[in-house]
Amino acid sequence: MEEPKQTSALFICARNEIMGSRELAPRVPLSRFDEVYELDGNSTDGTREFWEELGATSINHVKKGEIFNKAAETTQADNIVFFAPDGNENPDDIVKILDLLEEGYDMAIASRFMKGARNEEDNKYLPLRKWANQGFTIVVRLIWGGTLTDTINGFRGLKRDKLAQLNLESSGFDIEFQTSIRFLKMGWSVAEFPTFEGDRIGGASSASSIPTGLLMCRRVWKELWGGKKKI
Ligand SMILES: Nc1nc2c(ncn2[C@@H]2O[C@H](COP(=O)(O)OP(=O)(O)OP(=O)(O)O)[C@@H](O)[C@H]2O)c(=O)[nH]1
Ligand SMILES: [Mg+2]
Repeated sequence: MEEPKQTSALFICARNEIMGSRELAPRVPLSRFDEVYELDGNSTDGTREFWEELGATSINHVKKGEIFNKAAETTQADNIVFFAPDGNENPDDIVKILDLLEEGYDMAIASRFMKGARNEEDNKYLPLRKWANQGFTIVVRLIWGGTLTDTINGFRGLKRDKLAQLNLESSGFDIEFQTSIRFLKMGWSVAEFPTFEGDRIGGASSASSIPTGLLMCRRVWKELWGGKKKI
């Protein structure tokens, strides 16, 4: 008997990303998804209206840390893919993420640090954010095992039923990091593939390095002692 068709939802996460949205939208494979949403962080530059015109259902007032929980409660689709139209994420990789989920992986991450990948800071003399990212991933591997190379990138897809079980409490830029740790704790399957991270197209970064780094440290500490009870 034929397997029932899996359903998929795309979540575009943006706050004032009109320039990137305009440039990248033609390459976003909207027709591969049964549902398309834009989770918006109070954009004032027309980002919401732009995606709505393309057929997306826009949901406003969604803070960065609420994105994963919001997606899990918004859709009943089997597969959820997140995409940020800020220039960092290559829209051509969206289908790679979706294919891995359809193949059966519980989560698929576009890695900026695997062999063959490119990170935004690769041509910098002192790639501090890259080192910090890799440092946090080493800590995660030492504590929770696995072979992940990029525990922090938000460019990923997840099975909705798994995401809904995670009981995420994160409220900021550590949301993806927390999700990676919890997937490892649960022993769920995670696939990675190399991605080519682009430069920001417009707008402004809202992830400042030091507060984000401190948030990650706190996250490791909390997951080490209390996180398990939350699942
Ligand atoms: N819905 C929502 N989206 C947000 C919020 N803050 C940032 N974003 C979007 O989330 C996406 C991913 O952001 P990140 O790549 O993690 O952070 P960033 O601000 O782009 O920082 P850099 O990548 O370092 O430049 C981007 O498209 C942002 O516009 C927010 O509070 N709510
Ligand atoms: Mg970005």
